[in-house]
Amino acid sequence: MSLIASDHFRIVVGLGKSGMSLVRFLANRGVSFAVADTRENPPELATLRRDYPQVDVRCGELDVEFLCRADELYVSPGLALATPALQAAAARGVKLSGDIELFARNAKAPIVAISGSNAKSTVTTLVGEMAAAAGKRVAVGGNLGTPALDLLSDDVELYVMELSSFQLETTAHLGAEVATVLNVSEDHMDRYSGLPAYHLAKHRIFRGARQVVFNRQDALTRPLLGEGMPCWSFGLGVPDFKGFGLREENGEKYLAFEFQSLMPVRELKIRGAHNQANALAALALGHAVGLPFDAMLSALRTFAGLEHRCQWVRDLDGVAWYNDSKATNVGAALAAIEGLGADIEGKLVLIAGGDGKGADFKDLRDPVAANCRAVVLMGRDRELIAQALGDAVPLVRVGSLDEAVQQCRALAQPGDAVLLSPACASFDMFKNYEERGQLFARAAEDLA
Ligand code: N04
Repeated sequence: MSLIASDHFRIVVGLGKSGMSLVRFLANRGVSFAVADTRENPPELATLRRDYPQVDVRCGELDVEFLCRADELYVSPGLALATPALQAAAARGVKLSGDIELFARNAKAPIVAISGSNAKSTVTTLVGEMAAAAGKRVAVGGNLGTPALDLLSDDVELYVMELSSFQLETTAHLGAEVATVLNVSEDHMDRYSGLPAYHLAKHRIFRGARQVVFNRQDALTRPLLGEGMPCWSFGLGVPDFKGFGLREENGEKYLAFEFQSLMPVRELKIRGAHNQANALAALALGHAVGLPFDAMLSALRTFAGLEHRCQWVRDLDGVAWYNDSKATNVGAALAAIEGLGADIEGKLVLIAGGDGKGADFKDLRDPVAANCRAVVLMGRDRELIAQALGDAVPLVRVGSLDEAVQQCRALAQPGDAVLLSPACASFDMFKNYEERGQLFARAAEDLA
């Protein structure tokens, strides 16, 4: 028997949803492990104590000596790898890994891997629907929905995975059948030294990939070492060889592959130019894994969009109300402001603000000036947004989401739309963006 304490002992660091999936995975396989979390009362603690009462759990400040008992740490996406205790353990030879790494080592079916600053949930869901329409036994999850390890099954024929930059940081080798970074715009600057570090983390998705999909309109999505790897592309321009794009035929815009028109854009339920790009990205990914066009197009015709993603809530006195709480960065809010702004008769009354995560809000100024009647600002970083917007449009500061809804009611005119698209995380005021979106929808629905 080995007396080396660190031999085949793992520690799950961070007890959120993915931490709990790690616990189930390791326990099922008889691997010996413990759990640590920097928080005194992590969200899944009660579940862990109930289902795995024998597991050693250490809450509060990380103890380096404890961490060094393990040969491998599975670090939560919620915890920065730069955390001193993790770095100290790594310096003493402990391997830092994560749930996606374990998933990749154990998955026996091809993986479609999707990252990007925005639209990854939409594209992941679309590819999942396309695969299902093609009759494949498909598992969809990762950063959205079900944690990766909970999807593992010998019955699965295709995995469609949404992956965040934080999940990719702890993944040494993914080995996807096809991988994409849909777009790169500033996000999470509270966790990265700058855009280059964030960009680099996202590109880890290409490690061991057999095929790549890139965005012709965003150079930061191109893999640096793409030579020899089959590359497909998407973008709103006319497509060329191995490209998906838009073509005009008989005065109508079509989704197209190479020189072949596939489907009129008007048959999509999801609106706006960014959603046409999303549809093209999903087609490229699906085509790369051999899904037939008829099944993919039928999924595209059906898909009506995600909850909290520019979701229509109600009409009241000629004003439409939209919940885009999922817009947790500037790029996402821009897509909604420009997409919805172009679609309505009147102007937008925008609700923005929250935890800006160190973002620069200046890119909002011109699109807000062009599309908004007024902006209602809330949350911790509302003054940063106010400064960036300057005198582009009237600004109204509020202390709560309910107050924001009341102000929007008073400001909006018939033909306008009210849009919650905060360009910020919600953690300063809410549990998460879902709760923020639900409270907004309820407040809007309650208006008499
Ligand atoms: O919902 C919103 O409003 C904003 C969402 C964003 O802007 O993208 N999310 C994150 O930044 C985010 C959230 C990034 C990584 C992980 C998560 C999920 C999960 C697991 C552990 C988690 C946090 C933790 C925290 S673990 C530990 N100590 C917004 C911690 C841990 O504090 O959230 O040991």
